[in-house]
Amino acid sequence: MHGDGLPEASRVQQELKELAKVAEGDLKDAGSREKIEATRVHFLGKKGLVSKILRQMGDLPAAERPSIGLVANEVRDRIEALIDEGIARLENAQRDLVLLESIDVTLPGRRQRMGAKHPLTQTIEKIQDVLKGLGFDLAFGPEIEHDFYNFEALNVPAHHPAREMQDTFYVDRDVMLRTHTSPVQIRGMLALKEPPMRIASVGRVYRRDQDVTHSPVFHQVEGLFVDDKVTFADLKGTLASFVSQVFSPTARIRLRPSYFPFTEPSAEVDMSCFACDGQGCRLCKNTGFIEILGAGMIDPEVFKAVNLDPEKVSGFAFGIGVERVAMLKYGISDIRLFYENDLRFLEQF
Ligand code: 2U9
Repeated sequence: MHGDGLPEASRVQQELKELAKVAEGDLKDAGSREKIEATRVHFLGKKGLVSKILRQMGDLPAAERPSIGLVANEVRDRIEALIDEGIARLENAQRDLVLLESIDVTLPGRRQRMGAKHPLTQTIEKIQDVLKGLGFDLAFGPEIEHDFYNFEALNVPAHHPAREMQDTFYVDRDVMLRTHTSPVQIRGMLALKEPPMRIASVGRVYRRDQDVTHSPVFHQVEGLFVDDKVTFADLKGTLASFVSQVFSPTARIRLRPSYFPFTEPSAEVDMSCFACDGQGCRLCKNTGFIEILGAGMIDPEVFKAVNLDPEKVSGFAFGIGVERVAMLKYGISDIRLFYENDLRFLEQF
């Protein structure tokens, strides 16, 4: 027993722990490598304070030595860790100083060039927003389609010209790249089973066709509405609202009779020319109108293919080519500009 009443081992342990605290204080303020090294020698060196205490262990009973050894190791590890931290802190400060000296903070910053959405994306998003506002639900489907969904269910008979090899990219005899987004609506009607059905499809379609206004890959948007008493007047009202929202509030529409296998009656839809507002100009070839989409009442054969009774339901559908809309809206004369990713073109949108 020592004078303070503690057993000798506890007193030595206490001393060691206090050493660790003093070392911590010294190292926290150490502003140089020399100071840190001096502190290391002072505590952990051969003649250092920790070693000194450990040397006194020889005077203690053998049974008390292990517990002191344990604390001594802890204290040594703690001080070594503090030394490492101190060195790292100094090195970081040194590096910051070098950086500060080598970076000219007065230089003007380099302007980050802002990207923008592709004109086709902008056009698709605008059309989608308008269709959502009109009550349609957006739907998507596979780009590789089966003959049933792409042709058969849409009343495109086996020897219809649209099926010919020159129009369609075939993968197999019955499998092809979809030539329109209409199969999405076929799938949609089969899934929903019961009217009302308000489906808008958006996506890439593929056709063997290529010139300044046709690309083998292009984008289509289609709308379909099926309920128990849908009329041609509903179609006209929907298209008038669609065209005025996508193009201009003053745009008027005009319908001309047409033919599609999947609609009957069918119409080609023109809008009043936005360049001359119907007066006649170069853009509309002096007609005052520009063809913009196709539409019609869903053919009874299509309803039969999706297990709906054409005596009980009716509906309309329309389709529009996104590239054509964008070309008209932005005055672009070559469809290939959309796919070349030339910044001089894209930067204008
Ligand atoms: C179902 C039934 C009918 C969609 C329709 C058109 C008329 C049309 C063209 C516009 C320009 C294709 O991209 S384009 O070349 N589309 O003229 N599309 S009616 O009719 C449907 C769709 C789905 C089940």
